[in-house]
Amino acid sequence: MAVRGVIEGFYGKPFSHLERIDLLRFLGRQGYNCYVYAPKDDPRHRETWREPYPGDELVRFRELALEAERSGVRFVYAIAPGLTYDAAEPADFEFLGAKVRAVLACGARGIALLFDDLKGDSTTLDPGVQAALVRRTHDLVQEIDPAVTFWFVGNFYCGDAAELQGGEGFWQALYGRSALEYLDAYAQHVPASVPMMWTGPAVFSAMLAERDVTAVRALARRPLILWDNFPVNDVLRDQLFLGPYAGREPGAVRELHGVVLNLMSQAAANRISLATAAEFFVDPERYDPAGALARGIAAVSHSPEAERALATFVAQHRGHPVLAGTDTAHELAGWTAATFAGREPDGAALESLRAHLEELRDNGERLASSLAHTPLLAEIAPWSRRLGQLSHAALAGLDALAGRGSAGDYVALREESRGRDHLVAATRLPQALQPFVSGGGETVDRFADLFAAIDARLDATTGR
Ligand code: LOG
Repeated sequence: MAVRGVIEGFYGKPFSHLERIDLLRFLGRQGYNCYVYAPKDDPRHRETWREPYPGDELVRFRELALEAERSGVRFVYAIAPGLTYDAAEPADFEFLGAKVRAVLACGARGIALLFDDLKGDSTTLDPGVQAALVRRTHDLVQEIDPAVTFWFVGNFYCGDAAELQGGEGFWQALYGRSALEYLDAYAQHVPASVPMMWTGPAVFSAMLAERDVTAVRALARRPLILWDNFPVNDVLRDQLFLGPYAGREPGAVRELHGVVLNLMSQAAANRISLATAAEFFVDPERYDPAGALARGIAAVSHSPEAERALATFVAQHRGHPVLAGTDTAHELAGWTAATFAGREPDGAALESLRAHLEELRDNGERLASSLAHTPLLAEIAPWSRRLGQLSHAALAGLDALAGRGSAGDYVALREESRGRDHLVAATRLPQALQPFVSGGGETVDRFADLFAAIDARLDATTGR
């Protein structure tokens, strides 16, 4: 695959300059060769795309481009003019061109033109207008430097071939046009060598099969770069995705021009899954998710203590509600099931469950001491605190069951440990995201299961 990269393409607070520098170094060490700058909430990237960057921003782009070059990573700048671009206004292409020239002068080695998430009144929703703008921008980039890469993404950026060909469905209704109108317009205006980005069968694609890629490529008549919405959590902000890359067929990777992984807002925490995906890209046939995950954890740990504590924490965040909903907190699920399988709690399993919960309860302290002063610790702290609360409550529940503590104390702790904003040992897919998902959707909540098992045995005094 020519492009093995990441895209800072999420909604929400963009990464800081230092986070980007660190990320570029990490990418280089892991064998990635591309970083796409596309933070939705940099106004000059999208909302106010006409505005030039001030001098200090350009200096930072220069530093990023330099660091990228040192790290063997291509720095691609993406611009998203579609919200307000006016094709009837000649000055608008001048604004776009000036932006492109400015970032290329800073050392960017690629330009991407984005039309994702447009609103109904945009003039670039017209397939001919959009395709012509892609063409014109491509030509400008070529003219400035033929070695600079150029890609684009349309407003129809997902779907399998049947859906794209079908002319109906969610996206067709949204835009009042069929996907084929756009693909035909690109084919007519834009050279066939220019890659198109695409997020797979859905915005969040549980699976990507080789035939998905070959069929959509045949419709698009150009190389495809997968804009992979993993591990991004901008619309799943309560969840951290620290599990291994999953669900993409080796054959799909062979047929793609590239993959760019859209990142979580937690800059450092991304590295764990990024390390696994790096292994997948090198040798998809022999990819071993569990081994890759262990190596990913080691890659971000500076001591055996950190590695152990982090492995425990990561196990509570392995799943993803679309890609691998049930992969989270297997050990907790296993001991819960074994303990409460019969009418009476199983004594031996109960001891193991208790020991496991004690490990989870103490995990926060272990992380705090072994990862002290790291950005990673700061990013995961809210989830780590919740893990402590949940396991503390569960232990109080087991005590109450054994007659060693009060049910009331347990219930109070249990209620306190509940929260909507930081999910632990759980995956959740909000109803509103259903139209944006293909496959997956199986979710878990391991502590809820454990509490339910405890409650069932504590009589109905718990008020559930
Ligand atoms: C946006 C992206 C966002 C992602 C996940 C694309 C091409 N665009 O549905 O910026 O981070 O979903 O929420 C998106 O994926 N659109």
